[in-house]
Amino acid sequence: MTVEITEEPKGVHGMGHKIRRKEDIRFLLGKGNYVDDIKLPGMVYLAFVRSPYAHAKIKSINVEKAKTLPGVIDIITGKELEKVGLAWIPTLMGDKMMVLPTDKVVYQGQEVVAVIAEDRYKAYDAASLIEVEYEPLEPVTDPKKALEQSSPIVRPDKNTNLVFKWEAGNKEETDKLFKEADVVVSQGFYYQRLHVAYMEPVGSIAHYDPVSGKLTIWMTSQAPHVVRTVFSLVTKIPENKIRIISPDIGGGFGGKVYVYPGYVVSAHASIKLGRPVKWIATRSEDMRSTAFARDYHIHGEIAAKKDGTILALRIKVISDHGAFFGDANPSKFSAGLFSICTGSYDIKAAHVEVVGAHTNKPPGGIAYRCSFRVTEAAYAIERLVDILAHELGMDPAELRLKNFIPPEKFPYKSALGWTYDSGNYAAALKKAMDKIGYWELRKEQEEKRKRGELMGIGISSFTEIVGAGPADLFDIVGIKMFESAEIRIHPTGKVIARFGTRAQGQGHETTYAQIISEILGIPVEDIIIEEGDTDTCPYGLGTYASRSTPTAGAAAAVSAKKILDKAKKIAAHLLEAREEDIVYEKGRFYVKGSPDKFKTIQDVALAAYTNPPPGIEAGLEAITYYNPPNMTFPFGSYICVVDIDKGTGQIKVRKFVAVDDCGNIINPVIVDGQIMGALTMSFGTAFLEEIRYDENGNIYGGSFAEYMIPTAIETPKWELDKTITPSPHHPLGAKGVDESATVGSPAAFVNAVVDALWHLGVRHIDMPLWPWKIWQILKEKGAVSDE
Ligand code: MCN
Ligand code: CUM
Repeated sequence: MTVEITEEPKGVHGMGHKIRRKEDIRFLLGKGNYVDDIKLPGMVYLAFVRSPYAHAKIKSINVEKAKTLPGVIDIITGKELEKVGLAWIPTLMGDKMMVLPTDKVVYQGQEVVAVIAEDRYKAYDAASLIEVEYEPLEPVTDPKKALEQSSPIVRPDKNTNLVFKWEAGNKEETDKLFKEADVVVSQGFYYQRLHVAYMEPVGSIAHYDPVSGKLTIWMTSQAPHVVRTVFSLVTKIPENKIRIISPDIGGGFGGKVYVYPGYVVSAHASIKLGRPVKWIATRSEDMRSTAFARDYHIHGEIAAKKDGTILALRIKVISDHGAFFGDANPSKFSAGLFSICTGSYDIKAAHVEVVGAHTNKPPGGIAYRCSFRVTEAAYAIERLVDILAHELGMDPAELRLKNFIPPEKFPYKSALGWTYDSGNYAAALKKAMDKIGYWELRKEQEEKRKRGELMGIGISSFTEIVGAGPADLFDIVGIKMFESAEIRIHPTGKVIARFGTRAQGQGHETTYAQIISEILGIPVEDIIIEEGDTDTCPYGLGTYASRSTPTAGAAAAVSAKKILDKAKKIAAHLLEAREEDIVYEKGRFYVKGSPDKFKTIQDVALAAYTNPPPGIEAGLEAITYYNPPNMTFPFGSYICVVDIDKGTGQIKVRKFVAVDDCGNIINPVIVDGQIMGALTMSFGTAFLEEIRYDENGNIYGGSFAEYMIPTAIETPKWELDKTITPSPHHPLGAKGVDESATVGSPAAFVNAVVDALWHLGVRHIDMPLWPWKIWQILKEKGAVSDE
């Protein structure tokens, strides 16, 4: 697909305009400002000694040799952090985690000792001279084994590996419907462990000013304000003396929501040494120790009538959280938003149960575009529905059309408790079917099968849940979530708007400006968007869960409308008319009937500061903390066509059509870019990527040499289209979109491959669908060709 950009980022550009991304100029010129680009006077560097064992007692740490190396400034151990109460810190997910261990290590690659030196190389050299004596302990890497009585216990602070047990839905009703059903289909799925693999590894620079007592930390964070609060709570430094700055971020994709040990140790070291301390993870350090995602062992069952009517859904999950990042609160967030697993279907009853386990693996199990368990949920239901169709001998498209929640049922209350805002699932699927020529492809498949060729068609009609979130989510996340937007119009009509979110590549500088331009009629080049600095931006909860459009986008619209209300009063004063007689049209105010005699928003801005009407405060600005009334529920239908080579097991994705619906669109080019990026990521999930460990907890790989991420060369041409079903509760009718394709597409790829092999007796293959796996299956089924 070629992206056509029709408009320069100049002039008034509102909703739906395909303008170029304002931020791209600095990125294309290599002038972005990432954490590692920042150099402060007197700055020193931090490196970690990391554990070679997945589970071992620390018997002794000898730093003598390292200390004598020229350029070494300090060496910090867990014992030192313990004295200042920083050996353990709370995670943002309710659990706590080790910053540096005092007694034992719990995964391979864990930070053990920190070295501070004059430069990065000396720091790593010194780290290699530190002698840590370990006594290996028996590790556990299989979450099922971890939950057995006899298992070694991972955490020194717990006496069980059980992180939580969570369930939702009506078990009785579900079980009853399963008994009444004509068909029950059940299948196990393993959604493999993945790494986010953003371009920029995580890092921080902490700078403590001993005179003012202010701690400034530049870090790769998707949620700087939340990190500031956590830092204040753990360090006891007042929150107004901590400033977190997230400069440009080279991708986050969920992996930069957390607080990592490096952030904390660099802050501690800077306070101790009175010098700025930089820590930047290397690629392989990052790939071995930062937050991993998925690692979900799913067992799903679906009950239906002979005619294909789905009755009920039953799912049991064991989720592997590694050593940390589980949820100590045994209730809700641990299972995240997995309860969206009834998907796009009108299912009477459902019951899900998720059990979390600790293993001797790096912390894992939460976000990666988006795994607040939405990806796993969509994968499970879309695979199950496909298997059901095949079992019943029905066409998978027809089975879906039969069971979709019909448009007239929205707002729709799902069996697991969500109220879907809006949807028209059949429209999206039909559009995708038309675009790809579905029925012709089915004919082609039939003919090819007669000739012994392997071709498959896979559909996924997913429903996403984004925009964390409304107050009634309190039960799930433990806080009432909001988001902020502050807009200031200067006397000359130029704008600075600041947000609590933090983009990592999503184009907020452009799309937030478009929202303001839409409502206030100010040219986008006159609007500067700022995010990521806790000293200047209003408090916000950050960018993840595709929440920026649903929450901050809404806050921007509300702030702009507040400004417009005031601007109207000022315009009335300038035009010597009554406010009721003022007409507003894209940046211009005039008295009803005389459009030629107008005042611009810029005239109004100047008057707001120089000549405000009597009784009206000077200035033209507004701030909004927006409490979303509900989540938004974007959706879509994806269709994938594959051909499989019978000699090698190689899969070729011949065609892929993605029809997305994210309600009203702010910038179609950005939205398409997001979808293509996410499809490419999921191509990696389906065909290439997996983080694996042996039974001793040794990671296989842990660098880009072994962890294959796709490029434009491996991936097919993505063909995109849209339907538009606005969100009824969002001020602009928009829903989030960024994670739709990672949520929706893995099932489409796998469904296509299984569809190609079903007649050979293949029901399921776990991702990644490596050619050798397929070849082995073909061999087992006697279908390998020697040609
Ligand atoms: N947009 C739009 N119209 C809509 C919806 C969205 O024009 N109806 C635009 C938005 O204005 C914004 C972009 O699309 O510029 C994404 O908006 P949204 O869906 O609200 O998602 P967020 O901005 O909150 O981004 C978060 C999301 C997440 S959670 C992950 S994970 C992910 C993703 O963004 N990480 C990314 N996309 C990424 N893209 C890049 N380049 N880098 C990452 O780290
Ligand atoms: Cu769910 S990964 Mo994103 O939410 O940052």
